[in-house]
Amino acid sequence: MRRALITGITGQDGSYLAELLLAKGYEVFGLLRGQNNPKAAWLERELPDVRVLTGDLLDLPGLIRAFARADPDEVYNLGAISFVAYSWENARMVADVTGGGVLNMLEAVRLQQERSGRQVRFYQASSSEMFGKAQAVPQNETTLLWPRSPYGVAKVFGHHMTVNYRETYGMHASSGILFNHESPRRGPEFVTRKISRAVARIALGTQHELVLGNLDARRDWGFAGDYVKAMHLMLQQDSPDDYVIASGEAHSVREFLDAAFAYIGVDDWSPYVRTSARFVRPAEVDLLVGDWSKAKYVLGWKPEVGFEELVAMMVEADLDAEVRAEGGAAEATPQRPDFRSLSRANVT
Ligand code: NDP
Ligand code: GDR
Repeated sequence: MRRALITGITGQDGSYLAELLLAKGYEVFGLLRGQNNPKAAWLERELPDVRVLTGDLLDLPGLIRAFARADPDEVYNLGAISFVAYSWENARMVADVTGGGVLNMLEAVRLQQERSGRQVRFYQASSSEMFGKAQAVPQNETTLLWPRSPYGVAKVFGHHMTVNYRETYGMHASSGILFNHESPRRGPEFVTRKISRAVARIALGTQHELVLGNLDARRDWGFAGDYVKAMHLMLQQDSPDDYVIASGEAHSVREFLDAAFAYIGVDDWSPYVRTSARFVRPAEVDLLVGDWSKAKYVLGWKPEVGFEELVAMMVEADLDAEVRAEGGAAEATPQRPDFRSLSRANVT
Protein backbone atom coordinates (compact mmCIF):
# COMPACT_ATOMS: atom_id res chain seq x y z
CA MET A 1 0.00 0.00 0.00
CA ARG A 2 1.47 3.38 -1.03
CA ARG A 3 1.52 6.12 1.58
CA ALA A 4 0.84 9.81 0.90
CA LEU A 5 1.21 12.81 3.19
CA ILE A 6 -0.91 15.88 2.39
CA THR A 7 -0.40 19.33 3.92
CA GLY A 8 -3.41 21.65 3.63
CA ILE A 9 -5.73 18.67 4.22
CA THR A 10 -8.47 20.96 5.60
CA GLY A 11 -8.44 23.16 2.48
CA GLN A 12 -10.42 22.84 -0.74
CA ASP A 13 -7.79 20.86 -2.66
CA GLY A 14 -6.71 18.76 0.32
CA SER A 15 -10.13 17.18 0.64
CA TYR A 16 -10.48 16.38 -3.09
CA LEU A 17 -6.95 14.98 -3.26
CA ALA A 18 -7.47 12.85 -0.12
CA GLU A 19 -10.64 11.37 -1.64
CA LEU A 20 -8.81 10.62 -4.90
CA LEU A 21 -5.86 8.93 -3.18
CA LEU A 22 -8.05 6.93 -0.78
CA ALA A 23 -10.06 5.68 -3.78
CA LYS A 24 -6.78 4.58 -5.37
CA GLY A 25 -5.93 2.54 -2.27
CA TYR A 26 -3.35 4.85 -0.69
CA GLU A 27 -2.88 5.16 3.04
CA VAL A 28 -3.38 8.91 3.44
CA PHE A 29 -1.89 11.07 6.20
CA GLY A 30 -3.04 14.67 6.66
CA LEU A 31 -1.16 17.40 8.47
CA LEU A 32 -3.39 19.40 10.84
CA ARG A 33 -2.09 22.55 12.47
CA GLY A 34 -2.87 24.16 15.82
CA GLN A 35 -3.70 22.73 19.22
CA ASN A 36 -7.47 23.00 18.73
CA ASN A 37 -8.05 23.45 15.00
CA PRO A 38 -11.77 24.22 14.43
CA LYS A 39 -11.71 22.04 11.30
CA ALA A 40 -10.58 18.90 13.20
CA ALA A 41 -14.18 17.74 13.73
CA TRP A 42 -14.99 18.36 10.06
CA LEU A 43 -11.95 16.33 9.04
CA GLU A 44 -12.92 13.40 11.25
CA ARG A 45 -16.50 13.46 9.92
CA GLU A 46 -15.80 13.99 6.20
CA LEU A 47 -12.52 12.11 5.79
CA PRO A 48 -12.55 9.47 8.54
CA ASP A 49 -9.99 7.31 6.73
CA VAL A 50 -7.33 10.02 6.73
CA ARG A 51 -4.74 9.52 9.45
CA VAL A 52 -4.22 12.87 11.12
CA LEU A 53 -0.77 14.10 12.15
CA THR A 54 -0.17 17.44 13.82
CA GLY A 55 2.30 19.90 12.37
CA ASP A 56 2.82 23.36 10.98
CA LEU A 57 4.72 24.49 7.90
CA LEU A 58 6.62 26.94 10.11
CA ASP A 59 7.95 24.19 12.38
CA LEU A 60 10.65 22.05 10.75
CA PRO A 61 11.21 19.72 13.76
CA GLY A 62 7.46 18.99 13.81
CA LEU A 63 7.51 18.28 10.06
CA ILE A 64 10.47 15.91 10.49
CA ARG A 65 8.52 14.00 13.16
CA ALA A 66 5.39 13.85 10.97
CA PHE A 67 7.48 12.50 8.08
CA ALA A 68 9.02 9.85 10.33
CA ARG A 69 5.53 8.70 11.41
CA ALA A 70 3.99 8.67 7.92
CA ASP A 71 7.10 7.34 6.11
CA PRO A 72 5.47 8.59 2.88
CA ASP A 73 6.12 7.59 -0.74
CA GLU A 74 4.47 10.80 -1.96
CA VAL A 75 4.12 14.22 -0.35
CA TYR A 76 1.69 16.87 -1.58
CA ASN A 77 2.42 20.35 -0.20
CA LEU A 78 -0.94 22.12 -0.47
CA GLY A 79 -0.66 24.04 2.79
CA ALA A 80 -0.38 27.82 2.45
CA ILE A 81 -1.97 31.11 3.36
CA SER A 82 -3.73 31.25 0.03
CA PHE A 83 -5.87 34.39 -0.05
CA VAL A 84 -4.12 36.99 -2.21
CA ALA A 85 -5.94 40.03 -0.75
CA TYR A 86 -4.89 39.05 2.79
CA SER A 87 -1.24 38.95 1.75
CA TRP A 88 -0.80 42.73 1.54
CA GLU A 89 -1.87 43.18 5.16
CA ASN A 90 0.13 40.20 6.42
CA ALA A 91 3.07 40.07 4.05
CA ARG A 92 5.68 38.70 6.46
CA MET A 93 3.40 35.90 7.68
CA VAL A 94 2.53 34.95 4.09
CA ALA A 95 6.22 35.02 3.12
CA ASP A 96 7.03 32.70 6.04
CA VAL A 97 4.18 30.20 5.57
CA THR A 98 3.52 30.23 1.82
CA GLY A 99 7.19 30.75 0.87
CA GLY A 100 9.37 29.60 3.77
CA GLY A 101 7.06 26.68 4.49
CA VAL A 102 8.05 25.13 1.15
CA LEU A 103 11.71 25.22 2.13
CA ASN A 104 10.88 23.48 5.41
CA MET A 105 8.97 20.79 3.51
CA LEU A 106 11.81 20.27 1.03
CA GLU A 107 14.28 19.92 3.92
CA ALA A 108 11.97 17.43 5.64
CA VAL A 109 11.79 15.40 2.40
CA ARG A 110 15.57 15.47 2.00
CA LEU A 111 16.16 14.34 5.59
CA GLN A 112 13.48 11.64 5.36
CA GLN A 113 15.14 10.23 2.22
CA GLU A 114 18.51 10.19 3.95
CA ARG A 115 17.05 8.52 7.03
CA SER A 116 14.95 5.89 5.25
CA GLY A 117 17.09 5.33 2.14
CA ARG A 118 13.87 5.46 0.08
CA GLN A 119 12.71 8.00 -2.50
CA VAL A 120 10.00 10.46 -1.41
CA ARG A 121 8.23 12.16 -4.33
CA PHE A 122 7.22 15.78 -3.72
CA TYR A 123 4.48 17.97 -5.21
CA GLN A 124 4.52 21.76 -4.73
CA ALA A 125 1.30 23.76 -5.17
CA SER A 126 2.62 26.61 -7.32
CA SER A 127 0.25 29.18 -8.77
CA SER A 128 -0.66 31.20 -11.84
CA GLU A 129 -0.46 34.20 -9.50
CA MET A 130 3.31 33.93 -10.10
CA PHE A 131 2.74 35.23 -13.66
CA GLY A 132 1.12 38.39 -12.24
CA LYS A 133 1.69 41.13 -14.78
CA ALA A 134 1.68 38.47 -17.44
CA GLN A 135 4.29 38.88 -20.14
CA ALA A 136 2.60 36.47 -22.58
CA VAL A 137 -0.93 35.25 -23.28
CA PRO A 138 -1.59 32.40 -22.69
CA GLN A 139 0.99 31.61 -20.00
CA ASN A 140 3.03 28.41 -20.09
CA GLU A 141 5.88 26.83 -18.11
CA THR A 142 8.45 29.19 -19.64
CA THR A 143 6.58 32.49 -19.24
CA LEU A 144 8.48 35.09 -17.19
CA LEU A 145 7.34 35.28 -13.55
CA TRP A 146 6.28 38.80 -12.50
CA PRO A 147 4.27 38.46 -9.28
CA ARG A 148 2.02 41.34 -8.21
CA SER A 149 1.28 40.43 -4.58
CA PRO A 150 3.22 39.26 -1.51
CA TYR A 151 1.42 35.94 -1.99
CA GLY A 152 2.68 35.72 -5.59
CA VAL A 153 6.23 36.55 -4.50
CA ALA A 154 6.08 33.85 -1.79
CA LYS A 155 4.88 31.31 -4.38
CA VAL A 156 7.76 32.25 -6.69
CA PHE A 157 10.19 31.51 -3.84
CA GLY A 158 8.55 28.13 -3.23
CA HIS A 159 8.56 27.33 -6.93
CA HIS A 160 12.22 28.15 -7.44
CA MET A 161 13.19 26.28 -4.26
CA THR A 162 11.39 23.20 -5.57
CA VAL A 163 13.28 23.42 -8.87
CA ASN A 164 16.51 24.07 -6.94
CA TYR A 165 16.13 20.98 -4.71
CA ARG A 166 15.34 18.91 -7.78
CA GLU A 167 18.51 20.11 -9.51
CA THR A 168 20.78 20.16 -6.44
CA TYR A 169 19.78 16.90 -4.73
CA GLY A 170 18.22 15.03 -7.64
CA MET A 171 14.90 14.95 -5.78
CA HIS A 172 11.68 13.85 -7.49
CA ALA A 173 10.15 17.29 -6.87
CA SER A 174 7.47 18.60 -9.23
CA SER A 175 5.72 21.94 -9.30
CA GLY A 176 2.16 22.26 -10.54
CA ILE A 177 1.46 25.80 -11.76
CA LEU A 178 -2.27 25.68 -11.22
CA PHE A 179 -4.66 28.34 -12.43
CA ASN A 180 -7.73 29.24 -10.35
CA HIS A 181 -9.80 26.20 -9.54
CA GLU A 182 -13.06 26.27 -7.69
CA SER A 183 -15.79 24.04 -6.28
CA PRO A 184 -18.59 24.06 -3.71
CA ARG A 185 -15.77 23.58 -1.15
CA ARG A 186 -14.05 26.84 -2.08
CA GLY A 187 -13.56 29.25 0.83
CA PRO A 188 -16.22 32.01 0.90
CA GLU A 189 -13.56 34.75 0.74
CA PHE A 190 -12.73 33.91 -2.90
CA VAL A 191 -14.76 35.71 -5.54
CA THR A 192 -16.46 32.68 -7.12
CA ARG A 193 -17.82 31.29 -3.87
CA LYS A 194 -18.65 34.78 -2.61
CA ILE A 195 -20.83 35.15 -5.71
CA SER A 196 -22.38 31.66 -5.68
CA ARG A 197 -23.32 31.95 -2.02
CA ALA A 198 -24.75 35.45 -2.42
CA VAL A 199 -26.74 34.41 -5.50
CA ALA A 200 -28.23 31.48 -3.57
CA ARG A 201 -29.18 33.78 -0.70
CA ILE A 202 -30.64 36.37 -3.07
CA ALA A 203 -32.73 33.63 -4.69
CA LEU A 204 -34.01 32.60 -1.27
CA GLY A 205 -34.62 36.20 -0.18
CA THR A 206 -32.14 36.15 2.71
CA GLN A 207 -29.61 38.56 1.11
CA HIS A 208 -30.29 41.65 -0.97
CA GLU A 209 -26.93 43.01 -2.00
CA LEU A 210 -23.53 41.73 -3.09
CA VAL A 211 -20.50 44.04 -2.79
CA LEU A 212 -17.48 43.24 -4.95
CA GLY A 213 -14.24 44.83 -6.17
CA ASN A 214 -12.89 44.76 -9.72
CA LEU A 215 -15.46 43.15 -12.03
CA ASP A 216 -13.19 43.30 -15.08
CA ALA A 217 -10.44 40.96 -13.82
CA ARG A 218 -10.23 37.86 -16.00
CA ARG A 219 -9.30 34.45 -14.72
CA ASP A 220 -8.97 30.91 -16.05
CA TRP A 221 -11.38 29.04 -13.77
CA GLY A 222 -11.50 25.24 -13.59
CA PHE A 223 -12.90 22.58 -11.26
CA ALA A 224 -10.76 21.55 -8.25
CA GLY A 225 -11.82 17.90 -8.60
CA ASP A 226 -10.20 17.81 -12.06
CA TYR A 227 -7.05 19.62 -10.97
CA VAL A 228 -6.10 17.26 -8.10
CA LYS A 229 -5.92 14.44 -10.69
CA ALA A 230 -3.09 16.35 -12.37
CA MET A 231 -1.20 16.59 -9.06
CA HIS A 232 -1.29 12.81 -8.69
CA LEU A 233 -0.28 12.23 -12.33
CA MET A 234 2.81 14.45 -11.89
CA LEU A 235 4.12 12.18 -9.15
CA GLN A 236 3.55 9.05 -11.27
CA GLN A 237 6.02 10.21 -13.97
CA ASP A 238 9.53 8.74 -14.16
CA SER A 239 11.01 12.25 -14.08
CA PRO A 240 9.91 15.28 -12.06
CA ASP A 241 8.96 18.46 -13.92
CA ASP A 242 6.80 21.60 -13.87
CA TYR A 243 3.35 21.72 -15.45
CA VAL A 244 0.74 24.41 -16.10
CA ILE A 245 -2.74 23.13 -15.21
CA ALA A 246 -5.56 25.26 -16.60
CA SER A 247 -8.65 25.24 -18.77
CA GLY A 248 -7.33 27.61 -21.45
CA GLU A 249 -10.43 29.83 -21.21
CA ALA A 250 -10.55 33.26 -19.59
CA HIS A 251 -13.73 34.75 -18.11
CA SER A 252 -14.27 38.03 -16.28
CA VAL A 253 -15.82 38.37 -12.83
CA ARG A 254 -18.71 40.00 -14.72
CA GLU A 255 -19.17 36.81 -16.78
CA PHE A 256 -19.17 34.76 -13.61
CA LEU A 257 -21.97 37.02 -12.32
CA ASP A 258 -23.87 36.58 -15.60
CA ALA A 259 -23.75 32.79 -15.37
CA ALA A 260 -24.50 32.61 -11.64
CA PHE A 261 -27.51 34.93 -11.81
CA ALA A 262 -28.74 33.25 -15.00
CA TYR A 263 -28.89 30.01 -13.03
CA ILE A 264 -31.59 31.50 -10.79
CA GLY A 265 -33.38 33.09 -13.75
CA VAL A 266 -32.06 36.65 -13.31
CA ASP A 267 -30.77 38.27 -16.53
CA ASP A 268 -30.01 41.73 -15.14
CA TRP A 269 -28.04 41.49 -11.89
CA SER A 270 -27.28 45.23 -11.65
CA PRO A 271 -29.92 45.88 -8.94
CA TYR A 272 -28.20 43.36 -6.66
CA VAL A 273 -24.49 44.10 -7.19
CA ARG A 274 -22.44 47.12 -6.25
CA THR A 275 -18.71 47.70 -6.20
CA SER A 276 -16.59 49.13 -3.40
CA ALA A 277 -12.98 50.27 -3.22
CA ARG A 278 -12.74 48.06 -0.12
CA PHE A 279 -12.41 44.99 -2.35
CA VAL A 280 -10.14 46.53 -4.97
CA ARG A 281 -6.53 45.34 -4.65
CA PRO A 282 -3.48 47.61 -4.41
CA ALA A 283 -2.09 45.84 -7.46
CA GLU A 284 -4.28 43.74 -9.73
CA VAL A 285 -3.62 40.80 -11.99
CA ASP A 286 -5.76 41.63 -15.01
CA LEU A 287 -5.69 38.52 -17.15
CA LEU A 288 -4.59 34.98 -16.49
CA VAL A 289 -5.14 32.20 -18.99
CA GLY A 290 -3.11 29.03 -19.12
CA ASP A 291 -1.62 26.93 -21.91
CA TRP A 292 -1.99 23.40 -20.54
CA SER A 293 -0.67 21.57 -23.64
CA LYS A 294 2.37 20.13 -21.81
CA ALA A 295 0.10 18.51 -19.22
CA LYS A 296 -2.09 17.17 -22.03
CA TYR A 297 0.76 15.55 -23.96
CA VAL A 298 3.01 14.38 -21.10
CA LEU A 299 0.49 13.55 -18.35
CA GLY A 300 -2.52 12.72 -20.53
CA TRP A 301 -4.53 15.14 -18.37
CA LYS A 302 -7.45 17.29 -19.44
CA PRO A 303 -10.07 19.44 -17.66
CA GLU A 304 -13.52 17.79 -17.63
CA VAL A 305 -15.83 20.43 -16.12
CA GLY A 306 -16.43 23.58 -18.18
CA PHE A 307 -17.13 27.13 -16.98
CA GLU A 308 -20.95 27.08 -17.15
CA GLU A 309 -21.11 23.66 -15.49
CA LEU A 310 -18.79 24.83 -12.72
CA VAL A 311 -20.86 27.93 -11.97
CA ALA A 312 -24.07 25.88 -11.97
CA MET A 313 -22.51 23.28 -9.65
CA MET A 314 -21.49 25.99 -7.17
CA VAL A 315 -24.80 27.87 -7.14
CA GLU A 316 -26.73 24.61 -6.89
CA ALA A 317 -24.62 23.46 -3.92
CA ASP A 318 -25.07 26.81 -2.19
CA LEU A 319 -28.84 26.73 -2.75
CA ASP A 320 -28.93 23.33 -1.04
CA ALA A 321 -26.63 24.45 1.77
CA GLU A 322 -28.64 27.62 2.41
CA VAL A 323 -31.94 25.77 2.46
CA ARG A 324 -30.47 23.26 4.91
CA ALA A 325 -29.14 26.09 7.07
CA GLU A 326 -32.45 27.99 6.95
CA GLY A 327 -34.97 25.21 7.37
CA GLY A 328 -33.02 22.13 8.32
CA ALA A 329 -33.63 22.47 12.03
CA ALA A 330 -37.38 23.01 11.64
CA GLU A 331 -38.22 20.60 8.83
CA ALA A 332 -37.22 17.01 8.24
CA THR A 333 -37.14 17.57 4.45
CA PRO A 334 -36.67 21.25 3.69
CA GLN A 335 -38.17 22.44 0.42
CA ARG A 336 -36.85 25.06 -1.94
CA PRO A 337 -38.22 26.59 -5.14
CA ASP A 338 -36.99 24.85 -8.30
CA PHE A 339 -34.78 27.66 -9.60
CA ARG A 340 -33.38 25.41 -12.29
CA SER A 341 -36.70 25.41 -14.12
CA LEU A 342 -36.63 29.21 -14.07
CA SER A 343 -33.14 29.45 -15.43
CA ARG A 344 -32.80 26.52 -17.78
CA ALA A 345 -33.17 28.67 -20.88
CA ASN A 346 -30.17 30.73 -19.81
CA VAL A 347 -27.76 27.95 -18.94
CA THR A 348 -25.97 26.09 -21.71
P1 NDP B 1 -7.10 26.66 1.02
O1 NDP B 1 -6.90 28.07 1.45
O2 NDP B 1 -8.48 26.12 0.88
O3 NDP B 1 -6.31 25.70 2.05
C1 NDP B 1 -5.08 26.07 2.60
C2 NDP B 1 -4.63 25.00 3.56
O4 NDP B 1 -3.35 25.38 4.10
C3 NDP B 1 -5.56 24.80 4.76
O5 NDP B 1 -5.69 23.42 5.03
C4 NDP B 1 -4.81 25.49 5.90
O6 NDP B 1 -5.07 24.96 7.17
C5 NDP B 1 -3.38 25.15 5.51
N1 NDP B 1 -2.41 26.00 6.21
C6 NDP B 1 -2.42 27.35 6.34
N2 NDP B 1 -1.39 27.76 7.09
C7 NDP B 1 -0.70 26.64 7.44
C8 NDP B 1 0.45 26.41 8.24
N3 NDP B 1 1.13 27.40 8.81
N4 NDP B 1 0.88 25.13 8.40
C9 NDP B 1 0.20 24.11 7.83
N5 NDP B 1 -0.90 24.25 7.08
C10 NDP B 1 -1.35 25.51 6.89
O7 NDP B 1 -6.29 26.49 -0.35
P2 NDP B 1 -6.64 25.58 -1.63
O8 NDP B 1 -7.01 24.22 -1.20
O9 NDP B 1 -7.53 26.34 -2.54
O10 NDP B 1 -5.21 25.55 -2.35
C11 NDP B 1 -4.25 24.54 -2.03
C12 NDP B 1 -2.87 25.05 -2.42
O11 NDP B 1 -2.83 25.35 -3.79
C13 NDP B 1 -2.44 26.33 -1.69
O12 NDP B 1 -1.05 26.24 -1.50
C14 NDP B 1 -2.75 27.43 -2.68
O13 NDP B 1 -1.91 28.55 -2.47
C15 NDP B 1 -2.43 26.72 -3.99
N6 NDP B 1 -3.15 27.18 -5.16
C16 NDP B 1 -4.52 27.22 -5.14
C17 NDP B 1 -5.21 27.56 -6.27
C18 NDP B 1 -6.71 27.62 -6.31
O14 NDP B 1 -7.25 28.20 -7.26
N7 NDP B 1 -7.40 27.03 -5.35
C19 NDP B 1 -4.49 27.88 -7.56
C20 NDP B 1 -3.05 27.76 -7.45
C21 NDP B 1 -2.42 27.41 -6.29
P3 NDP B 1 -6.23 25.56 8.15
O15 NDP B 1 -7.51 25.03 7.60
O16 NDP B 1 -5.87 25.02 9.49
O17 NDP B 1 -6.12 27.06 8.02
P1 GDR C 1 -7.20 34.99 -6.82
O1 GDR C 1 -8.69 34.63 -6.41
O2 GDR C 1 -6.74 36.27 -6.23
O3 GDR C 1 -7.10 34.86 -8.32
O4 GDR C 1 -6.37 33.82 -6.12
P2 GDR C 1 -9.90 35.52 -5.88
O5 GDR C 1 -11.12 34.70 -6.10
O6 GDR C 1 -9.66 36.04 -4.50
O7 GDR C 1 -9.89 36.79 -6.88
C1 GDR C 1 -10.10 36.63 -8.28
C2 GDR C 1 -10.33 37.99 -8.93
O8 GDR C 1 -11.59 38.50 -8.51
C3 GDR C 1 -11.44 39.89 -8.22
N1 GDR C 1 -12.49 40.31 -7.28
C4 GDR C 1 -12.66 39.87 -6.02
N2 GDR C 1 -12.00 38.92 -5.32
C5 GDR C 1 -12.42 38.65 -4.06
N3 GDR C 1 -11.81 37.68 -3.36
N4 GDR C 1 -13.46 39.32 -3.49
C6 GDR C 1 -14.16 40.30 -4.16
O9 GDR C 1 -15.09 40.89 -3.64
C7 GDR C 1 -13.74 40.57 -5.50
N5 GDR C 1 -14.19 41.42 -6.47
C8 GDR C 1 -13.42 41.25 -7.53
C9 GDR C 1 -10.04 39.99 -7.62
O10 GDR C 1 -9.59 41.34 -7.66
C10 GDR C 1 -9.28 39.05 -8.55
O11 GDR C 1 -8.86 39.72 -9.70
C11 GDR C 1 -6.80 32.46 -6.16
C12 GDR C 1 -6.30 31.80 -4.87
O12 GDR C 1 -6.83 30.50 -4.79
C13 GDR C 1 -4.79 31.72 -4.86
O13 GDR C 1 -4.36 30.96 -3.73
C14 GDR C 1 -4.33 31.04 -6.15
O14 GDR C 1 -2.94 30.92 -6.18
C15 GDR C 1 -4.84 31.81 -7.36
O15 GDR C 1 -6.26 31.84 -7.30
C16 GDR C 1 -4.44 31.15 -8.69
